[in-house]
Amino acid sequence: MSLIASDHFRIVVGLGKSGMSLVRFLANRGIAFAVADTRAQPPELETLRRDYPQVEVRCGELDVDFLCRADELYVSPGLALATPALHAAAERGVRLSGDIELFARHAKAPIVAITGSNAKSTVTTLVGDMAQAAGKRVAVGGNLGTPALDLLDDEIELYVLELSSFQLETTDQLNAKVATVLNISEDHMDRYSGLPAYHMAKHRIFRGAEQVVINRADALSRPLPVEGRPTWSFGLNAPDFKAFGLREFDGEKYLAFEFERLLPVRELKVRGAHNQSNALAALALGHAVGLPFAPMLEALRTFTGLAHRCQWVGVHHEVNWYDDSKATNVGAALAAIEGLGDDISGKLVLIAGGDGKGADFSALRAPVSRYCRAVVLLGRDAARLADALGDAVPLIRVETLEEAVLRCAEQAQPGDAVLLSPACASLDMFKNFEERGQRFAQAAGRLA
Ligand code: UMA
Ligand code: ADP
Repeated sequence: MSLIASDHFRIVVGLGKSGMSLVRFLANRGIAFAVADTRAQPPELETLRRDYPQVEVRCGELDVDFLCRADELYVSPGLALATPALHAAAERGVRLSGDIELFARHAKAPIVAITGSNAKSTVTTLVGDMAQAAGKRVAVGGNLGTPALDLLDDEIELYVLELSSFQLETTDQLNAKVATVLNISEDHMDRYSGLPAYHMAKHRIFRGAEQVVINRADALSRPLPVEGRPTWSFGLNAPDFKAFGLREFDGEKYLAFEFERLLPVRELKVRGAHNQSNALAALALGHAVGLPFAPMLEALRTFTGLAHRCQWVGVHHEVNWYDDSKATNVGAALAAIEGLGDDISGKLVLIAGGDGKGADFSALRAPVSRYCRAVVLLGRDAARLADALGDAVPLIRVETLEEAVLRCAEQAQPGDAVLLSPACASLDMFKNFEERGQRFAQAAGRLA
């Protein structure tokens, strides 16, 4: 390959969206590299062959000797570092790194770094909207969709990044202006040995962070060991110093900072206590990087929520239908069941199931028995869910999402809501959570 302009040689492992952003980054800087992917046809192969025909690409099983030609591997977040060939290369002295580490080394503007088991995309989008409302040149991305390296631009004044535990595993030193772990509950247990390993990966976000935002309701969101850096907090109780929370005044609930009321909760367009918590987290992060309150509150007033996150998709015979397809773990489904269940006059008819990623579903039993009229189950882990839910409410097993929608329409009564909040990934039946949500909304639309 002809791009060699340094003594170092890198290999990009994984040719998806982030792999392709690495290719562009390395090629633009004249750094020598090759590409490897375990798949026969990685998603960006055609783009690579078209735009960078001189770059060597190896598809199929990873070859350790080939990997060891590099001094640094940039590994896709989709590949576990425990993959035998990667592990073997690391044992032989090759450094394992990733796109976010490289981004952090090159970003010139402050970084707001956001991780957590749930609410990452919502809070990241909110902070981006707030910065934009404040007139900042802001770039928003990471796990959210646009790979971080594609955001790099010397004109940018603030970066807002959603980061997954997978991306953080290969990030040594992020040096964020402010970092947060919004919450921790079980997820990706098919990739981690247990909650402690997952927790440790997420907490790498605090490495080198100037300031920290913690969730008062979740002890696992606090960095360990506690260091003497400025710490802001958010939570649904009344806030004290350096804290965001809810305060009641004349029978009305307000988002508040310390002892000051900021915005009546009724002015938010998104529903449920979990979304109030998300608004408070975004305020804390924005405040930490110096955004003024007025534009931040304006952004909160206009935010209608992201697609497939408890998104209202229609009403039929006085039953409202909600698409929460993005609830790919138990913690997210719990927030939706409790948030929406508390908000409606009737009961929920829940659709759940899919690829449970090794999760323990038992925490769903109590809220399901409290808020649900029935649960319609589908997908690979339907039987495991049924075992966990027991006889709390009637359980209906179906094979397709379209059938699930018909069964829900039969079960629901006026005042009820039908909620697709699967507590599972979609990949056993769908291309992604978006496709699952779209199919649900289409099937619900056909009822009318
Ligand atoms: N894969 C292989 N062999 C390889 C490389 C990948 O089989 O050599 C498979 C793995 O099953 C992997 C999948 O392909 O899970 C996707 O890997 P990729 O390298 O093609 O992924 P990208 O397109 O680069 O997307 C990644 C993130 N994907 C994952 O972490 C799995 C995207 O997050 C992210 O938006 C994108 O980089 C840009 O930063 C997606 C995601 O599902 C939304 N994230 C998980 C989540 O939110 O739960 C963590
Ligand atoms: P992530 O990017 O972390 O997956 P999203 O903002 O996309 O987060 O929301 C994912 C799911 O998490 C949604 O389906 C929503 O119901 C649920 N959720 C949103 N906010 C919270 C919260 N504060 N706590 C727990 N679950 C939440």
